[in-house]
Amino acid sequence: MPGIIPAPTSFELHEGAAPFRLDDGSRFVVNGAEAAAVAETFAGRVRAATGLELPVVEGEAGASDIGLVIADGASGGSPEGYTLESGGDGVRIAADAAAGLFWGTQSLRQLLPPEIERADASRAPSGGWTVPAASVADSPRFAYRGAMLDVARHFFAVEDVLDFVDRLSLLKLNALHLHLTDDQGWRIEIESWPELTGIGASTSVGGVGGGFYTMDDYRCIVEYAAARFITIVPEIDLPGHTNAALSAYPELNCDGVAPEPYEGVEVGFSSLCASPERAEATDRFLIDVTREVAELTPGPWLHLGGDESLATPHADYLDLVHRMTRAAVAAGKTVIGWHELGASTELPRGTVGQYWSHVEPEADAARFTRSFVEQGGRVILSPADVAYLDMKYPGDPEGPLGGTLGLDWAKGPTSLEEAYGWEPVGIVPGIGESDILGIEAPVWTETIATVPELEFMVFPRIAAIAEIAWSPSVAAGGSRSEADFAARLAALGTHLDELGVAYHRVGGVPWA
Ligand code: TNX
Repeated sequence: MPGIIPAPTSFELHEGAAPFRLDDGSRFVVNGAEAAAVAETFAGRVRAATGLELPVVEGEAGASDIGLVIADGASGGSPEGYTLESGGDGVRIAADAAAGLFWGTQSLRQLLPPEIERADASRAPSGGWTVPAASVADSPRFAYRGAMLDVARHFFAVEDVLDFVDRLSLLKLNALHLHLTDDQGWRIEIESWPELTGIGASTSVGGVGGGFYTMDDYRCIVEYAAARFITIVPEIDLPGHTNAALSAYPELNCDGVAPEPYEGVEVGFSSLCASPERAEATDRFLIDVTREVAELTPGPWLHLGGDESLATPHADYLDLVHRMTRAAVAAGKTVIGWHELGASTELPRGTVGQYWSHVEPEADAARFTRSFVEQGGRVILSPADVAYLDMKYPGDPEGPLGGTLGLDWAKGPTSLEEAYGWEPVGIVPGIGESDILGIEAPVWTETIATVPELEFMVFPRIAAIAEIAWSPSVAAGGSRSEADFAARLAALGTHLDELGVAYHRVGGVPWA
């Protein structure tokens, strides 16, 4: 059964009508350089899988061609929207802007046989490279649709991040938040503070080795993501979660003594120092780090953490938040912070808050989150009991490499149904649709050390989060049917199989 995740605004299958067939005469027919760039990115995959030449050309598209057109009004003015028509007369994707055109190609990717995911043209599908006759009109609900990867607790190599980016693009997620620093590791090269990685990247949880991204590695990730319309959101977690930085530079510590590198999984024990004696070093650190990371990052955002600073006295916390957010703004970025940052009433205007309490808000979380909106910003929702991909699955299944994976502090294990069955509006009282910039699914890696383990925890629950972030709300006429989602998920599973993704075959899904 053909289907698309996230569910498009409208999807009509023309049963009985002739399908589209890709053959050795097929071409990508585009209008202009932007459409050509989108075509080349998608053509890379299709050529590798099919062995077909598939030139990208300008002109009139024919019955065996895929037409990719950018035109004003083609997707109703939505820059990420698109329309797609497929059938015996060809495939035509049209959009107002390049981003929408690209998301159209990712819908086409899901409508093609799963062998389209293969990197070598070793096996053509038995029925040929066909696409069912269909009409799609689509645009996203939320502008920010993200995943977060914690590369600090365990490090993931550049190639693994690129693969992750590709899987995100299949689901039309458009932001990858990289949690680059924490107590256990500093994972991004900072030229002016070389020991941040020299010492600060030397280990990880459990002491299984360290690692970091050189400036060129990071540029490579940014560029690969940009070609897939995914914005990299770097996080430098401050002022807590900083043991790795503190271990590298004694002058950042109030007592002037660098702590040992940390390989455990506790939180809330480290902090930058707010004391005037350390002001010179601390401000130089904040200014240099935010400047260098900002220079490497074309996207608008710099995430400054702000969570769980339990070792920072409250007045010091507010002081440090003031100093670090000013440094980020001076570096030209819009700040994102975990909801605790909303304790400050002096945030730079437009600062974005990331909510990580539960579907039922706990303690001060709702008040802190509203504080961002009161200060001219918007909100990213990551309710931990439904959107945290490091929460255990029910039944605590054995991971792909043996042993069990995940944490359970967020109200216990999280099923696929729970990841799918929540509505963003109404979680935080007073936060409505237009206050919500978007949705993000974080994966923290205290218990996750390898790619198969990462994939097992992330898939399939991330598909549920992607649908919540993209597809129309029930209030806006969308439908949320678990059975329909499960059927489309089974189809997506055939693509994940070809990609070699070690997803968890949860019950209740008719996996092939
Ligand atoms: C809380 S969520 C954290 C992280 C942990 C995570 C584990 C948040 C802002 N902070 O430091 O890794 O729980 O699930």
